[in-house]
Amino acid sequence: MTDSLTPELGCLADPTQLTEPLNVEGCNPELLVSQLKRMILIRRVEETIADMVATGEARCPCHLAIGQEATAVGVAAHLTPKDKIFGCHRSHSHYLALGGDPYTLFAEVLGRVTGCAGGMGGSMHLYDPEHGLLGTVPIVAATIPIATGAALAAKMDNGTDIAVAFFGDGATEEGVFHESLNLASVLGLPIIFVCENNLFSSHLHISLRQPYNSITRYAIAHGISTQAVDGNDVVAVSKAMGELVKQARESRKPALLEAVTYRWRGHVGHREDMDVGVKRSEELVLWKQRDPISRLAKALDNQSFLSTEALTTIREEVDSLTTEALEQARIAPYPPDNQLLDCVYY
Ligand SMILES: Cc1ncc(C[n+]2csc(CCOP(=O)(O)OP(=O)(O)O)c2C)c(N)n1
Ligand SMILES: [Mg+2]
Repeated sequence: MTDSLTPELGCLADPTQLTEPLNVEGCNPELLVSQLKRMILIRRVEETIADMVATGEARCPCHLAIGQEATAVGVAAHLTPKDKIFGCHRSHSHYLALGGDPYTLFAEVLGRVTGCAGGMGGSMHLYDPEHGLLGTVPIVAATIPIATGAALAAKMDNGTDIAVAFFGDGATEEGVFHESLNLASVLGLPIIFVCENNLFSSHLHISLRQPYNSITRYAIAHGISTQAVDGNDVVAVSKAMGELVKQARESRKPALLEAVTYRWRGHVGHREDMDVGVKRSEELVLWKQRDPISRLAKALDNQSFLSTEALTTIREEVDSLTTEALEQARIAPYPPDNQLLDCVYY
């Protein structure tokens, strides 16, 4: 973990750095194994969705978070179903990290009535209140003010619940992000703004869009606690999130967590080589060496917390769970035609 409070991210954004196995000293081995399993599940489910996009089976736009699994899992480790959590267009990982069911995710992506949003939303409109996920929305930055309002409600309830908004670096270029940070700071709202800085908004690198590449600078400007971490290190993400959440629950104060990461697939769809029709850089090869899953698996192996055989068993279990969930989703019915407009606001 790096407390990067400078405008530049330095080694956090350099894919040749931080490629070694994670430092898991002092961590609970069982918790780490369960986090590894969740990350493997997220990747497997998203690889399956990628295949479904490639074959034309999934017909809604799908934005995959393959490569970013550690952020979702590290953040989710500190949340409860009573918290008010909001996602964005790239939220399969958030949905699954919070405990969402792969079956209801597949069914939603396939537009089936048993999907988490009744088959009416697709990949970008996920909803799972049982696990605290109150909605994901494709309009960039749209859930940031909604989460801020939910934090105000949580504060007025006088409890310890908090709100969380997941968003990307591109969302920090929307005015409403800055308005929300200001309001949360002035009113002292219990909210964690979680920015997954994958350095890109669609095909545009952050260096072409902003004078500096660090998002923590916006929190500093608004007097909000902040930490920047390697978003591909579940231990670092979890440690930082734990500290910020503790403060939000106890002191009812906002915080911003910046998790620096990288997506392996293009902005939307299954391809690795293209971002919305624009060829991607060679950088992906380097970022794959900072793979959040293999770095954790290697650390667990080095510490004798998880053998190669046990890892294979986890992968097999995840594979069969994923296959079974997809098979079930495929045979689920579509919503009836006469309900098509039920969820449309006009
Ligand atoms: C208000 C708005 N502007 C533009 C878009 C088109 N759009 C969808 S996702 C995206 C990129 C967002 O980048 P970022 O917030 O960094 O998230 P990432 O895709 O990197 O996860 C854009 C420009 C949109 N959906 N909403
Ligand atoms: Mg981004």
